[in-house]
Amino acid sequence: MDVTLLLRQCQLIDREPGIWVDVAIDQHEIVAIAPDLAVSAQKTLEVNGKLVSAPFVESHIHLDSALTAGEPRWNLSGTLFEGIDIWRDRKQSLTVEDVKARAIRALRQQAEHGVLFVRSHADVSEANLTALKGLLAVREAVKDWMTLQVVAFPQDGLYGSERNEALMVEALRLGTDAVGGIPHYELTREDGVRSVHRIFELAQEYDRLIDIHCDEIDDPQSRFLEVVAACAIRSGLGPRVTASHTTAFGSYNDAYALKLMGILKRSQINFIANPLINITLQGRTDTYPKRRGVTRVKELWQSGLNVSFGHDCIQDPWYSLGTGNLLAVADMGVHVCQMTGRDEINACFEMVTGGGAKTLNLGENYGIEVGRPANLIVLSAKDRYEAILNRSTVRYVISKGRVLVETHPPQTTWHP
Ligand code: 17E
Ligand code: FE2
Repeated sequence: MDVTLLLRQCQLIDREPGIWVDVAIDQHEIVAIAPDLAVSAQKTLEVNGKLVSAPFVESHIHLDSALTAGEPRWNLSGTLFEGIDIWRDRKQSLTVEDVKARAIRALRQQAEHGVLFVRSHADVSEANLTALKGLLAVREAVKDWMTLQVVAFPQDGLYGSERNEALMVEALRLGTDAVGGIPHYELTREDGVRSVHRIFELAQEYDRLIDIHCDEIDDPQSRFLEVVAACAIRSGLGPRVTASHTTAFGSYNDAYALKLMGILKRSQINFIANPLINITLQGRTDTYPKRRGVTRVKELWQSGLNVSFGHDCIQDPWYSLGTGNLLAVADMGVHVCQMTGRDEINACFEMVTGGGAKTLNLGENYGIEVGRPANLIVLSAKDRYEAILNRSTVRYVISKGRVLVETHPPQTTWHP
């Protein structure tokens, strides 16, 4: 057999430790996985037992605002609300070129860290839909090496101003992958509930996925998650629906949380926690004790629900740091969610790989199996635990069958 690319001696992530296999890729596809394949390849990579995984999946990021930290000013309170105000000022001067240039810079940074699937929100509460048009153009521009999903996200509320609902509909016509929302930011609780119902209607009318910023607040009275779950149960859309952030779930009383968990299990929706961002945004109105303000990741995971971790921000009005490295996100998730058991650490790795793929509904477009697209990464680690421990370098990023990025780990030399 003749193939275009061969990876020798791979420690596949789901295989027993120490059992190494070769992975043969022809053009865009994985064509064989077995020990010591007898094939000739145009290019061969000696993997030598390093960890080979399906790529990282960035399930939640705002690429329209990425790389704008400090423009036009820094977020001094550190709150979500000041971030939204700063972004409202910054977005008045958006151009499609500005959005495209920053988003592509951010996507390149992400790809360097082994991310090949990204779901980005695009603010559609700006009068000209510039953020959205920019990100739709980016989706097209990067499609040969990066899969980008775009969510129509009404940052200022679906009913925050009279024109926003029409802008959302226009955004769907322009071709977003998902419908978004922000019920906890609507003017009233009733508006929030109404917005969730409208999002489900639109998703069904336009046949789109749903990803709602839901209860991103420390207020234990913010209970839109139950509305999302109820709509998912009644519409049967379950796995096509995602509740992002849900930080108020960290503040609900345990009696209500118990009831809610039963409803969530029936709904089979996906959850995204953004530990890097919500550990800094939430708890800002507390003195001490100060809440962590992250959703109940461990309990959701223990209930068998799908949870992924997102980065949320790269240097924007909400968070001035961030490099796009999902191992940093997984590491923060381990700490903030107290996922410190060995299985729990492994689960945090899943939350930035397979869990994210499930959230994005990638299906058979994701995973290291014969017949699937040849997207995979080689990590300078032997297992998930070591990858998180060392935030290991992604040695090779293979996108659609070609080596897209190659990085050498830093080398340390002692001079005693
Ligand atoms: N917008 C929002 O509503 N929440 C966030 N965490 C970010 C933007 C980053
Ligand atoms: Fe977000």
